[in-house]
Amino acid sequence: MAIKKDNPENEQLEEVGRSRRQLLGSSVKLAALAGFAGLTGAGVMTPKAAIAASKNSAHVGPGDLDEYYGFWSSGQAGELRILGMPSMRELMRVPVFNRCSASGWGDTNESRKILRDGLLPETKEFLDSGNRGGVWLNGDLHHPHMSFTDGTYDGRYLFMNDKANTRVARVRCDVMKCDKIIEIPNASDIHGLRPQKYPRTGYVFANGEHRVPLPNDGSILDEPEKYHAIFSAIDGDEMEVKWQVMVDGNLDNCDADYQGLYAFSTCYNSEEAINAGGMMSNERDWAVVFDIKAIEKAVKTGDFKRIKGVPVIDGRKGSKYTRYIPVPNSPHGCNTAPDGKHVVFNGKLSPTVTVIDVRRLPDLFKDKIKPRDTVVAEPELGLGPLHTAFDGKGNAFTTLFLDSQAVKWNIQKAIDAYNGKKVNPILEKIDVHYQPGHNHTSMGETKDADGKWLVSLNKFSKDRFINVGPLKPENEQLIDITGKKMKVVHDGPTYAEPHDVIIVRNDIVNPDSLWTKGDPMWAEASAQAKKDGVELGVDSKIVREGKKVRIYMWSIAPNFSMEKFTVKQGDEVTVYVSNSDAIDDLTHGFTVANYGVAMEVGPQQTSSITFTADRPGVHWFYCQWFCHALHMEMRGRMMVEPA
Ligand code: CUK
Ligand code: CUA
Repeated sequence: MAIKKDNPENEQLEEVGRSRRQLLGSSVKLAALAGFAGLTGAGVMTPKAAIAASKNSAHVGPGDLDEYYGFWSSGQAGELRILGMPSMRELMRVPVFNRCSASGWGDTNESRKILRDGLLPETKEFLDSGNRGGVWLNGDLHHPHMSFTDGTYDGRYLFMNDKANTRVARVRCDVMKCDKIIEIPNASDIHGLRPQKYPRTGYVFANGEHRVPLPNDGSILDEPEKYHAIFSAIDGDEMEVKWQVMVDGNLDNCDADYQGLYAFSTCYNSEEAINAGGMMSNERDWAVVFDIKAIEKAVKTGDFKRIKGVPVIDGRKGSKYTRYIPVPNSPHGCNTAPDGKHVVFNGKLSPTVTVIDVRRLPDLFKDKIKPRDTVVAEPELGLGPLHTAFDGKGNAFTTLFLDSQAVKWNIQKAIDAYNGKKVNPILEKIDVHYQPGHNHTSMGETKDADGKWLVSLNKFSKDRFINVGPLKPENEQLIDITGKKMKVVHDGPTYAEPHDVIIVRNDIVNPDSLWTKGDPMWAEASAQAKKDGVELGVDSKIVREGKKVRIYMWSIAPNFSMEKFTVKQGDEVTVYVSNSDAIDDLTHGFTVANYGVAMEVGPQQTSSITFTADRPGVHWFYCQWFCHALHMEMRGRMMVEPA
């Protein structure tokens, strides 16, 4: 990073920073050598301490490791992406709601089971009757968030929504693969999603954005007054919907408090209209507050209607389970501050953000105060405030979509101004390029917000990159927020269309390098192998059962354990490949030419895929991951005898 010499503060920091960065580099390497991040010798800083001490530089040299993981949404591309931060290097794509040609996600038996099992019966029926091959082909992933323990990330899971097909997915952080996807009943189009922060996740809260009839079976059509929006609490361990709340209006974004008592959602359609004009017509919409303890009690005492197996609580206006706080026109983002006290609702069509104090909520639920009495600040920040991030030092950063700016403001000053003091809460505005949606700070949605980096997720890149045609990339800009002035230090193009990101310290995330034999991901394959008398990764075997043929093989670079196998035209063939290499970074693949069959098989992993051998002839299967000097030779023949 080029340090501006005209800033004496920066100059000083740079000198200190250099030596500290070297120290960080050596501590990471030592930790890697010890094979255990916590095993650090005398005088060597833990990664957490090293990060805290290091100077902010976006330059991460070749071979150097990033200080943070960025978990990126991909919007309508449907996958989760992992970037190293602050380098902004894209490290991995994790298929979730999409299909993936590389890994076979959407085609392997293991992924199809995950994509299919959590769907509602009527959706399965729909997918089986149509031309979509039994699982959804698309998704719209907006909000990836990590599980929490005691107000900060715990490195267990990542949760994310699918707005397109009303689903919530979970990614296991030990292997960085999706292991559960559930469809949310009664709701439509899951948008806002946040995990419970305290005491732990716990619940994953999910907003059904669009109002629909309940049940949505065609008995009610063009009668919008009979539509509903549904808020869901999912058990993140079981991946089951525990309860739902029916609300007035609709549900856009949500967040949870740091006390484990309340959750919040913004509503941009208090009008319950069905077109843009109608949805904009009220001067004020609202944020709805959910009283989690009261709702849990209602579930226990039976104050609900069970719909599609889920207790649905009536949380419409007048209910004791919710409160509606009026907020200027069409609020969007919903962000709890790391101070544990303040929640910011972002005005979108209003130039303001509305700040409430969670300590006033008990009185609100006791009706001792009015909903607007929970508001402690409402600063006017600029045009199109969408989302707010925090530095953990009392400051907030809000994206201004229409102004194409990031605005830094101070929460206490905003409160003082609201109380009539003559102070300007706005500290600084900088241009971003262009039209930012979400932004996020390092650790910014946890109590450990560290105030180092801000990422602005800009919807338009226009002239920032060489032209690639009518469809342009997004532009994620990295902003250094450690100094007095914010500083854009990097432009990072991304493909359609990240909405949100979280930035997690790297000592919190500790994925494995090898799969564990017998991982639950391929439990069905393990069970079938056992029945067939096969030890996965050790035995090779062809098992025929009528028209069903099961091929078990293993791979060790540069060989598959079978050079050939023969099946009959019309057979239903399942191939199980177990990668017996136990070496870091030695992934194999299995592709059958002209059969549309391809899958990833990581070290110690078993993957399987089922297809009908309806094309007679010789079909080479090959490993598509370049794994060895003899990778090209890693192949064999599937021979299909004509019927
Ligand atoms: S939403 Cu896209 S910019 Cu789906 Cu969180 Cu605000
Ligand atoms: Cu194994 Cu290429």
